[in-house]
Amino acid sequence: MKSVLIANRGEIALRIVRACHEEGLEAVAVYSAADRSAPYVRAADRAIAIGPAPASESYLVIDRLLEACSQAGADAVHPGYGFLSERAAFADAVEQAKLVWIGPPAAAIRAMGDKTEARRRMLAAGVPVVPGASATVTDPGAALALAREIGFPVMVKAAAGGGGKGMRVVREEVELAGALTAAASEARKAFGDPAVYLEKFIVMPRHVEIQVLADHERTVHLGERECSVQRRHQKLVEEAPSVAVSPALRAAMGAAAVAAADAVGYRGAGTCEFLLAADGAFHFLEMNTRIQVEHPVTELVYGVDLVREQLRIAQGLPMRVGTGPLSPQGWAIECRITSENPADGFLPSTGRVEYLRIPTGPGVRWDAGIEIGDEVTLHYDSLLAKLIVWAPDRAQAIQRMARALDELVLVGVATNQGFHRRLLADPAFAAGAIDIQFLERRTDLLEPPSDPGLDRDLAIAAALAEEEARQARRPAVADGSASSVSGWARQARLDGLR
Ligand code: MV4
Repeated sequence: MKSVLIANRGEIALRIVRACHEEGLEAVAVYSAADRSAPYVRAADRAIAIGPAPASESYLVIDRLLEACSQAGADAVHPGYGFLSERAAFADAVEQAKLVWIGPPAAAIRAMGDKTEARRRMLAAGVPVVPGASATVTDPGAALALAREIGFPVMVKAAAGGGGKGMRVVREEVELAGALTAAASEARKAFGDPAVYLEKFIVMPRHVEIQVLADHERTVHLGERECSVQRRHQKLVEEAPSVAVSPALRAAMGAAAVAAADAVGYRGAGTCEFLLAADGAFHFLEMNTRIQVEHPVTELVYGVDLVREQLRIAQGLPMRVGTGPLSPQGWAIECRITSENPADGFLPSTGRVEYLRIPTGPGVRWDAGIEIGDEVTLHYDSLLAKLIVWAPDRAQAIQRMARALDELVLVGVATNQGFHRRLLADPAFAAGAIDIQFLERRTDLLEPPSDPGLDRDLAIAAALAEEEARQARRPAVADGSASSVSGWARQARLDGLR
């Protein structure tokens, strides 16, 4: 393996370019028309155009990507996250083209992609899943019998689902039939498969996920990430470790995640998502068969470069991870900086990055896909950058993140920076009192508190800026000799100077 084609864009593409260079590999970028001059394209050794801005005509077209491989002479493909990263057909196509697939075997992607199949495999491997049924159900009568057995509230979920689509909570018997139809129709539209199944609805859990890494010899876990601060299945803040996970619980969840990976013949980096109930019970939800957005917090507390290890494992080399029990050192927090305005229902915003001051200093990492002058469009998701900090403990990590957010200046596009600042100052967050419904309860964090003093300062600043711009536009006053300017205009300018 000498040359890696990165079938992705933005911050993760740049992250992979960097790992390739550290591993002594050539990095090949692919870009749509909207990304021609993106930072990741300039950082790569070669770059191949793959089509127009819409992902459906560029980053999602398997044939274009394989064509780019042969054009650039790449011998491996890293899919990053999103796009084609969890498409088993892409993994198959890459291997059929005699290229190295930097990801898990296609069979593992397939097994985990079918949620009822995954449930059955996990049950057989002794991994605790949410109480429920592993077969799909269509008949409302059969569903009612099943739901009574499981006990209300229950959740109707799409078998082909994941990420929150085709899901319905059912609190009472009378709602069940309607929820079945609604979830099936949503699943058909989203995944082309209407099959649904039933699980016990876990109330107010945390979302805790375990990082696994497997080479050809062994599978290890690298502890948990706490991802409860999310809104509509979009994570906003992640941390490692979790305040809710003791060393004993970490060992138990880690063993379950390793068993889950081994049950499907996993290789490479992957993540097992769990719901962690308030009573400490944990339930396997699904496995993400890719590198995840939030992987840096694990890297910082375990001292492992997950992308470099992915590159090694794909080449058949052993991973450079200790053989003894590993434990997290210190605390890491990631804030996702998105071009969304929390005060405006998290509507995506667009514009040009007119000014950017990147936070630096002790314990700060900035993984970004944008630079000054870049245009933020609506073609792709709204993640602009990840601000990640490490500190010896959680309290210091929160202080450090607050400081780093104060250093960050991003002008030209609305972002969620202010939301992050308010969250970090919140006593409930500081106490670690978070669960997946946290932001539904705390809508106060979404909008800046009204501040008449700030409004006045901003009005003064705007007036000064406008006046400065006006002065800059005003031509020098002519002396009147041989001027094409009329006497009226000259007099008006002189009046203006008075
Ligand atoms: C659940 C659940 C409660 N009980 N399953 C959401 C996405 C998909 N991965 C599974 N999800 C959930 N499944 C049972 N039986 C609550 C969620 C859920 C959720 C899970 C993780 C992170 C954020 C979430 C937000 C809403 C619902």
